[in-house]
Amino acid sequence: MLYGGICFITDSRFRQYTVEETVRMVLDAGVKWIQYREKHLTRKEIYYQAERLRKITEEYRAILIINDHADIAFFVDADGVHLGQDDLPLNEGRKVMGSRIIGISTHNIDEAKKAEYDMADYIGYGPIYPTSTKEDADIPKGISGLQMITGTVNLPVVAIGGIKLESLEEIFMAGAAAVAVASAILGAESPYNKAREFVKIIERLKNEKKV
Ligand code: 3NM
Repeated sequence: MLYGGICFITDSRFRQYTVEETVRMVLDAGVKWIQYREKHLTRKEIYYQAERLRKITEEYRAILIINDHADIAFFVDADGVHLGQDDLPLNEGRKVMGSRIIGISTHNIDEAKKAEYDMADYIGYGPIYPTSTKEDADIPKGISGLQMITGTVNLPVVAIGGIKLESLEEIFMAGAAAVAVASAILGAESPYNKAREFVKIIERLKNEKKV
């Protein structure tokens, strides 16, 4: 299991609470891994918000990963960066990040194998189910797609895309090391309660040795 088995992904388009408020709720619920992902803000806005999230995540001793921007991840002293297929190549990102964490988004076996060859620390793979959070998301890969990746690539695989509480068991049984979740938590009436339910189910699956 990777970093507690669940990564919360921010998205300020959900306006019920601020990003900082939701991150605190999710951390209070026991999540230990935050990915700061904002596609609609300027780099300056991203930098300042990432800096604030670094302070909050530090209080909770939680991992902070910055989506897309290795330089910002470095400057705010984040634990790592998550790179998409259209971002910096991994070996260039490595020059900025050194031994910090680099995760790579992958959508097929070739991308996953390349990330392994380039020595990513983990890969994201998805979307597993339909999602409207990512605007240009691929067609859903389902559990069979996930199994193919976990069975082929020797890296922790983080399942992403449309993940809900009900999906957790089949996802971990398919060999995922963690899940990455945005809308199921952000769209909930209480992000705290929903995140808590995710954490509890993952703990139960771990005790049952399904993770
Ligand atoms: N990446 P939700 S799917 C950020 O397939 C992201 O690489 C994906 O949000 C991929 O939990 C996705 O709301 C959206 O579906 C995740």
